[in-house]
Order: sequence, then C-alpha cells, then structure tokens
Amino acid sequence: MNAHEKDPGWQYLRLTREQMLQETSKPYDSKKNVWIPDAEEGYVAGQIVSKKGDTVTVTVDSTGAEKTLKKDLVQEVNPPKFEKTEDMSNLTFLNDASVLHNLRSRYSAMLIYTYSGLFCVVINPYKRLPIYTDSVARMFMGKRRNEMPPHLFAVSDEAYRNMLQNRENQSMLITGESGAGKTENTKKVIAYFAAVGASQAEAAEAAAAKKEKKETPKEKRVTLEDQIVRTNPVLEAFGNAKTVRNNNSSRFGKFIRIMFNKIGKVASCDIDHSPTIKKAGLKIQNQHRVRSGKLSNVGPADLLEKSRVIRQAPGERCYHIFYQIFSGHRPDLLEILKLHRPLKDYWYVAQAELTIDGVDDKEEFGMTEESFDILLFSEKEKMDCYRIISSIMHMGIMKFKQRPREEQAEPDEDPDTEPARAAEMFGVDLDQFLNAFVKPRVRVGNEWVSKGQNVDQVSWAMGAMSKALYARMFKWLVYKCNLTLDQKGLTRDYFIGVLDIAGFEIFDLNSFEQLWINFVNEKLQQFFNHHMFVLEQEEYAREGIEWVFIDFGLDLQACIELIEKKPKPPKGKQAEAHIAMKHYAGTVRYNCINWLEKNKDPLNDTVVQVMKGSKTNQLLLDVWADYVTQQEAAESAKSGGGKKGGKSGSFMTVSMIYRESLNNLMNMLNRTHPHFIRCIIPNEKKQSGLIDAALVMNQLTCNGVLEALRYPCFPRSPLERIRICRKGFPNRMLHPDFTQRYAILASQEARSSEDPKACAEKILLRLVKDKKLDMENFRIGHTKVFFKAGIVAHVEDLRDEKLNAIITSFQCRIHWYN
Ligand code: AD9
Ligand code: MG
Repeated sequence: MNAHEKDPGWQYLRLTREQMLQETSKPYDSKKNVWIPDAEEGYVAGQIVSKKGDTVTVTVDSTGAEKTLKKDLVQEVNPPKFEKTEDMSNLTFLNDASVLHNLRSRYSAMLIYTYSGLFCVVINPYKRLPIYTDSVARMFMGKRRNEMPPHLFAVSDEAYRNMLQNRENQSMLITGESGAGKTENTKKVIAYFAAVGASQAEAAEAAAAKKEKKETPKEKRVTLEDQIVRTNPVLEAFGNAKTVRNNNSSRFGKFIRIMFNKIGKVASCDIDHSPTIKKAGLKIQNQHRVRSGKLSNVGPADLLEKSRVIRQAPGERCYHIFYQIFSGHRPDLLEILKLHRPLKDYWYVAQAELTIDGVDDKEEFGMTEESFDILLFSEKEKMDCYRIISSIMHMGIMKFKQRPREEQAEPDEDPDTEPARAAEMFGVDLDQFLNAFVKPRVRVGNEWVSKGQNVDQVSWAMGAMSKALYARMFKWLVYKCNLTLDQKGLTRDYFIGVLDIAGFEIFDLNSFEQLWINFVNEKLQQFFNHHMFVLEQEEYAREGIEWVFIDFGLDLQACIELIEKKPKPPKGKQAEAHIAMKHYAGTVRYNCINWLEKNKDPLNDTVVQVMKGSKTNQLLLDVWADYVTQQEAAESAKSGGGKKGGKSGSFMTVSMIYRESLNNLMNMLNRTHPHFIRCIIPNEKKQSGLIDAALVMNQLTCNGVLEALRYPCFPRSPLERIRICRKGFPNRMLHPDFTQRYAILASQEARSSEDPKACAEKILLRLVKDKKLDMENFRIGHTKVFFKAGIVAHVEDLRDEKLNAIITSFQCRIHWYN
C-alpha cells in the first residue's frame, strides 16, 4: 500500500488493485453483450440471442426476460477493462448507454469525479466525503492530471500550473443545474488555491528565514488566504436561500478572482470585479445615478434575486440571515433589533418554511459572525446590517387602512409599534418616515406637491423599498469584502477566476427572475460550446492538421438574441404561462405578470430622501450614497451643480444592468484559459447514491457532455453524428509523452532521433507497417499526436499485450533458471 492508499479519502478516489481486477475480469463477448433501453434505468445490460432482419432478440441480464427490438436501439458494451474508467473519452464505444453506465457504476462506489476528455464531470454525492481534506489537497499539488485519479483538485492544479507556465489568466467554470453542486465545488476550489498559494508563501518565508538563519514565524495570524475562504459564509448567509431544489441555493452569481504573483503566491483577491462604469451620468440601479465609483461595478452579484426578500414560494425560505438572527446565537440581538414577535409573525419572511432539515441556523450564524470578524467588519457595521434586516421585517407587517371615500392610506395601528421600530432601526424620524410612504412629494414643473397613496400603492412601495435596500446592502457586503481582500503589498501578475452562478431552473411558476438566471446559463453554455467545438477545431488548424472546418450549426445564439433583443411580455393572468422558451436545457414556460414594473423597478424617492437623513445608521447612508433624489437634483440645479435625479436623463433598467454585467463577465472570461467542471444532480430527492437515469441523461445531453465526448459535432441526425464522430480526433498527446509511453511498441524507432515529433511519427508508422494501426486513425500535429475516438484504447491494448508478453517471457526465464 502506498502513502496515498492509506488516506481515508483514497477509497473515494480510486479502486484498489483487487477491486480493479474483479471489475476487469468479468466475462465479455463483444458480439453478444449489449445495452438496451429501459424506461426506469435508462439502459440495462443484455445478451443477444438471435438476429433477424433489422431486429434483435436479447435476454436481459438482471431479469432473464427476452426482448425483441430494433437493431438501431441496442448499443455496444465496452470491454470490461473500461469498467469505471477514469476518463470516458478513452471508451471504445462512446454511446449514451456506456457513458451513463460508467458514471452510474462509479457513483455507486462514490467515485464522484470522472473525466470526459477535456473537462471533468462530478455527480453530487449528497454526503460529506473525506476527499477535500488537507492531506488529499497535498497529494494533488504539483501532480499532472494523468498521475492522479480524477478530482477537482487535479483540474485546479492544472489551472495553477498553466497560469505559471504559460503566463496566462485562467478560469474555472463550474456549471450545472440548481442543486448540482456548483457552490460546494467552488468552495473547495477556492480553498485549494488558497492552500496552494499559501504553501508557496510558506516556502518563500522558510527560504528567507533560512537565509537569515531565523526561526520561521509560528504565531497564528489571520492570513489573506483565511479571509478569501471566509467571504463565502458571509455571502451565503445573505445571498443563499432554501428553494424546492436546493436547501442552500445561490440566488446570485459570483466571480471570484484570486490574484497571484509570478512565483504563484496569493497576492490579492476580488469578487465580481468588472470594469468600473465611468461614463458620467450613467445610472446603474433602480434608475439611480452613479455618484461615486465605489459601489458602481456591475457584476454577477447584481443578479441577486430581490423578489425573495418579500415573497417565498411553498417549500422555500427567504435569505438565511433572517432566520439566523432569530436562532438565539446572540441572545441579546432580538431585543436590540426590537424583534419582539415570534418569527412566524414577520410576513415578509414567513410565508413558507422557517427551518431547514439538517441545518442549524444557530451554528450557521456563529459562522457568519466569525467570518464577519475575520473579514474586518466592525461591530457597528454588523449591527447596521442587522438593523436593516430588522427594519425590513418590521416594514413587512406595518398596517395601513384606507380613509373612507378617499384614495388615501393612513397607519392602521399604534405608530409606536412596528412603524416606530422600523424608523428607529433606520435612525429616522417616525412622522417623516410614515408620511413619505402615504404622501410622497413629487415635483410637477417647478412645484412640489404631495401625492396621496392608497393602501395598495403604499404596500407596493414598501415591498419595492425592502427589496432595493436588501440588494444594495448585499452589494455593499461585496464591496466591503473587496476592501479587505484588496492587498496592496504584492504585485498581481495573473489571476484564476472561479465562477459560480445560480443554476438553470424550471419551477411551476417561472418569472422575470428565472428568465435572467436561465439566460446567464444559456450564455455560459454558449461559451462552453464555442470553446469545445469551435476553438478545438482551431487547434487542428494551429497544429497543421488537414481538417475541413465543421460548422455544427446548432448554436445557442438564436435564443440568446431573442432574450437580449426581443421578448416583450404579453399580457395575461397571474397563474398562466404566457411564453415558452426553448433553452439549451429544456423548454421553460414563463409568466410575464409585472415584467415591465420589475424591469423599471421604481422607488419612492421621498422615502429614500428620508433615509438619507439617518442619524444613526451609517450603512443606510452608504447604500444610498450613489442615489440622487429629485430633491437633491433640484437643490443642485439651484446652486448650479450638475446632478440630475429622478426620472430625467439616461437610466438603466434591470435588464440593461443584467446585460451589462453579463457582457463584462464574458469579456473577462474570453481573456482566460477556461477549465470546465460540469456538475450533475443525481436525483430530485436530495438522496445520496440514487441515480435517476432520465434526469442524468437529460443533463448530459443538455450541457454538452455527450456531444463533447463524441466531438466535434452536435447531432443533427444519428447518422451524421456517427459520420462526424468518426472524423474527429478527440484524444491527443504531446509528442514527448507519446514517445515515452509507447516506446515499448517500437523501441528502436523511439530512440531514433533527438526530436520527439520524429520519434512519435516513426513509432506510429511502424505500427501502420505491422498492420496494427490504420493511417486514418491518427494525425501528427506540430506538437501533439491526435487520435480518433477509441484509438488510444486500442494502442493501450497493444501496449498491454507487449507488457504481458515481456512478463511471461521473464517468468519463463526465471522458471528455466530454477
Ligand atoms: V444552485 O444553482 O446555487 O441552487 P448549486 O450551487 O449547484 O445549486 P450546491 O453546491 O448548493 O448546488 O449543492 C447542493 C447541496 O448538495 C449542498 O448543500 C450539499 O448538501 C450537497 N452537495 C453538493 N456537492 C457536494 C459535495 N461535493 N459533497 C457533499 C455536496 N455534498
Ligand atoms: Mg449555488
């Protein structure tokens, strides 16, 4: 047993030799063994008993039942040496059944990571596996991908080494449906980079200390690496929530860039950095003008789902932080925040679930608080956050009634209760606060008039204000984390960006929020397709391989353009679906009620003005700092200043913000070398070990795993798929690697030159001459050898045969000597 095998995590990474032997010695007959379709299992194994015309009769292995079906419906079974293979692109038969079988049988042994050629697939294990420990991380540091079992850390390490060797920025794109495991994997990637960067730092420190003959400093201090890792609990507390698909669903996107210096030491980090919008006078949120640049970056965090702050569907919760505050972790908190009622009374956050099975809000709040401290949030800043949270809860249950025969709302409760509590949390005057809601001041020409509001209008404004406040507070949290992470000392030479977005989702009722979440996913899928199918073919050209460029035609641009340029919401009823859109991952039926309002997202300007006068809540002043109210604009105009507020001038709607944010992101990604991790949700019951075949197959098809395997074409018809698949060269190896591994097949040729390309070419030609390989099955590029699907496995067979022959002759010789 080697050192790796002793690690408790190893059994979840690679089979033991005995297990491998057992798998590979299963009986196999390539003429008889087949996969046949099955409604439940996707595909089941069987044996051909007879063939007649275009039908075959098969006995199903598990039941012994006989089935006759069309020949086209059965799929070939791979030889047992490929059982639980670590890289599916080596399979001799790259059919759907074999891919599903391989992933399923690996998953049943809790081997959750599998390579699929250029990218890595991971199936959510729904249980904690000891494969992300420090000792496992150390195993992967500095190792090449083919030296170790498939793992996220192997992909991460490859990105890190690429960055240093090729001096180029990298990105880790972790995609998949809601609940598939993107956020969990993102956390592990970040922790890995922090650990790798830190070990590099330790090594540098130790070397410096040795030079000066000093002891290496031992005291435990908060490092940048710790702070990077701790951004997550804070952002999750405020940006994640329970949905029906995922107990910890991210309701925002984030792009974390870890910056390194030339020797690979972590130099700094930022979240969601995108170029600051500097265009003077451009308003970025809620039609508000940007005043200072500090909160004005537009990035994936702008996509926070605001509607959840005041509405939750059955089975769901609002953002975790609301429930954490009530958890009792800080017993004094509810008194300070004047939250005197039981949680279930606070309507905005208590429409559905209040707790989550298996989640301890008290413990989680401890983590949030600790992370706040590590990230250098002051006690005042934390409390100001909680005060805003509390005031949102108070606002949600403030009562108003209509004056008889008037379209005018007025408070319907003792103002000393909820309204007073909200006003106190905001640090504003109670009367001004209430008046701003019921009689906001608007400018008509040069006059200011009070505009009476009815109960519905007040309640609408209250909701809009709560959502805007929360979203602005979230943006401030990101800004504040960035301030702490922004290290000045070290030079930043390169970065590795890690992207974690809200996954593709289809609910019973899908609205504006789902459209944007699904749109982001569509864009990323397009990026993946482009990378896998277009750029790959460009590599053929770079390598000087003769190749007719295939336009795979089925790209996602049509859907992207439709969303970017056209959908106009049709009118209809609340519960109806008004438009259906064919996304890459499925057809979603959207309900378009309130889309125009959601897009414009108007706010009660007078309430903002009141909040801007807060006497006690500094955070409230900060979050509104870039909002120019009409009153401020008028005052500025009077004094000759240039501020424009309210509804005049250019403004950005919510969809414009989304587009801007996405374009920034795509521009950034286009300047990196991407690494793809495709996360798969195994079932919809959140159950470990259970594979829902249809669900998994659908994801493999939609996210391009199957197509990328068959590379390089999307299917237009099965025949064409096969034809083009046969044409492509999905596997490749650098000349020196090829020569080293296969020298055993032609030792003289392998030693014939100093130039690895010449050696590789000679080895291959030898195999052709010996009729062991066909010229059509490989190409020799400038730096790599390219193979058609299944050919590497064939060459591997040749190598195995040769090795066996050597071992046998060696044993014979020993026997003879004895
Ligand atoms: V969403 O689009 O944000 O709704 P994600 O991010 O894809 O979604 P997430 O990472 O939150 O999914 O995973 C969902 C749940 O699956 C987690 O809360 C864990 O309970 C579980 N999970 C996912 N991956 C792992 C893992 N590698 N190990 C253990 C995991 N549990
Ligand atoms: Mg997530």
